[in-house]
Amino acid sequence: MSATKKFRIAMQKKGRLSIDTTDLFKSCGLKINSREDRLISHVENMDIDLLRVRDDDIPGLVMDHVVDWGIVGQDVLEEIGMERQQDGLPTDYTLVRKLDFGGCRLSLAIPVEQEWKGVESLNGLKIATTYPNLTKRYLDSMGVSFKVVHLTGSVEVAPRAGLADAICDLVSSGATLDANGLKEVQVVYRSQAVLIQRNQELFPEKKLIADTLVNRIDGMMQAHGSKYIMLHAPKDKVEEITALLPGAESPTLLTLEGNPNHVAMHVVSTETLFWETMEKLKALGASSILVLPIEKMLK
Ligand code: PRT
Ligand code: ZN
Repeated sequence: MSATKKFRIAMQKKGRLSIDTTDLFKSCGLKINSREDRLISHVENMDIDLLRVRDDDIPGLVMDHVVDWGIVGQDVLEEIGMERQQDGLPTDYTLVRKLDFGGCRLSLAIPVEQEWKGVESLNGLKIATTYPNLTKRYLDSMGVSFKVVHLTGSVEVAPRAGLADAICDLVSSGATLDANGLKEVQVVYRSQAVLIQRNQELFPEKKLIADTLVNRIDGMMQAHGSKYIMLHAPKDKVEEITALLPGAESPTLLTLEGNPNHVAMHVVSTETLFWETMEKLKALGASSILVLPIEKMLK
């Protein structure tokens, strides 16, 4: 098969999304022949190449149809999309799945000692950011005009260095803002990692790979929130117990040797089980309650 027939996925080479992305691929069964310094890693057991690049390059690689899939933060996807639109470049793509990692928010922050008087108070001020387009889109919508100080890093030191009055930067724990004497005053955009596909019909071989991977990703994500629950229940309480288990499909019932009034119940629940529910189960006569994590699921 020629190199162009290989399914190509762009992922972040080094940064906050690279470990989670690699873990996702591994849990989907991909055997990655990885030398992290390489631009391209081959997948040994499927016709897939992984392109390791800077996250800022991923939206363009998908929108220019250089790769079939990309995994990137929504923040970068939208920011680069707006930039490309201004440059008259293609901006289309298909969102395949939102992934459950890389969560953060793009927020406005000001020095802690300053009183916050609402977004209007930023009118005419200088705001340092790596996301000028997302910042402008939000502030335009609020009728606020500002001067953008476009930095590609160390945004959080800009106010102290006298480069800007406020910043608009990504926040997850808030520790970076704290350490730099800043306080978060307004969320502008919420982001998480997403899987995107180039907006063009895939070759049948590639479509097969895409469908297989999407099924596996769905299985992973579904399993993530689900639990396998085992318990012993009085026979006449099985219905009431099933009703307490969130999203449980028809339970498996097994007889218990030497205990004709009880059964063992095995149930897959779509949510985790809180202590309160476990206590209610116990009150109904359930015992030996075990809650186990599920690694993979295929329905
Ligand atoms: O080299 P390359 O260009 O690929 O990487 P990068 O440095 O541009 O990106 P990287 O690895 O920092 O972030 C990649 C993506 O991770 C972002 O586009 C977001 O979608 C997501 N993400 C999630 C974050 C954060 N959380 C995050 N906290 N990206 C950056 N941060 C930074 C933030 O900029 C600030 O400096 O972490 C600091 C704040 O963190 P807290 O926990 O102190 O609040
Ligand atoms: Zn980047």
